[in-house]
Amino acid sequence: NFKAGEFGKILKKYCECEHRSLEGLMLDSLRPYVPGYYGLVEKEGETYNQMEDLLADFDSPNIMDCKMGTRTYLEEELVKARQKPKLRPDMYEKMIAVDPEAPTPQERSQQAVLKPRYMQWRETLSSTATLGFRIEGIKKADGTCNTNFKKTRHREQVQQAFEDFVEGNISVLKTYLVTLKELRTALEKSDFFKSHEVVGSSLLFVHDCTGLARVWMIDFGKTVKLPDSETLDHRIPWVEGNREDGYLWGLDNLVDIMGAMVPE
Ligand code: 4IP
Ligand code: ADP
Ligand code: MN
Repeated sequence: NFKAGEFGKILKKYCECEHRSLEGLMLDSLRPYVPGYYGLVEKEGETYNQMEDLLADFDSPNIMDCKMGTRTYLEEELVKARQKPKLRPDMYEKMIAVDPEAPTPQERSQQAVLKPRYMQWRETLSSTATLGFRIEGIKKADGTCNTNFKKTRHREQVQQAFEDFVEGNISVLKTYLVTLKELRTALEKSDFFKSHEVVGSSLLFVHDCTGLARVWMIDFGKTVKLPDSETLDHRIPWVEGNREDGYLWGLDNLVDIMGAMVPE
């Protein structure tokens, strides 16, 4: 999905939704928290979105991707799945690889699941449903990579993963916490955020041995503008039709969990 771009930039496979979102974000108060956007690029017959390489300033970065929100699929995907159910054998395979007991008898006989069913199962298995965010992966400076967080659901498990990530570096943890609180304030003021459903977007945490530590919002492939003059709260629970994403509720929980790890 990714390619090296010009110096200090990366190319991500083009997605119109992400293009529109990044353009909007460049004009919004959230700009400091998202990768710089440099428009479309054609390369070897493929179209890409060109953006800032967030790792460029780091010396052997440690990276953590946390997917935000209580819902990880768009409402329109639910509607589509009802109107024209599409069986997903690939998602069935991913499901039984984690838990062979998870499929229903019907799913077992079809050897396939519907996408919303798979996504909801991932949400409740992980901390997405109960905390409003989940860890997707952690890559450490030593090259080790862990994407085995599908069943990381409880607060204590999440906290343990954060501890492993910062390796006891309280100063890095404090920097992350301060940044998350600043981001929360920026989100609460942002016109872009008010007027968009933000689904499947991640916070990217990056730090290195020099003590540099930053957080960015990434992945706007499912960030969609609401009809004119409609807004979201981003904290109240989702019920089908209200398009709430639980993003700020998840951020509140993230701040709370990280905050509890910093000594008074
Ligand atoms: C993936 O499931 C992720 O949820 C993807 O979201 C999603 O892509 C995939 O849906 C789904 O199969 P696993 O993480 O369990 O592998 P993301 O890209 O944010 O990680 P979408 O298209 O929903 O963004 P499909 O339909 O692309 O397979
Ligand atoms: P996808 O839509 O394929 O899930 P993401 O946008 O979530 O792609 O990015 C996947 C991973 O790529 C992230 O977890 C992060 O490690 C890396 N990444 C994404 N955007 C950037 C960026 N601008 N600079 C550096 N790394 C990035
Ligand atoms: Mn993603």
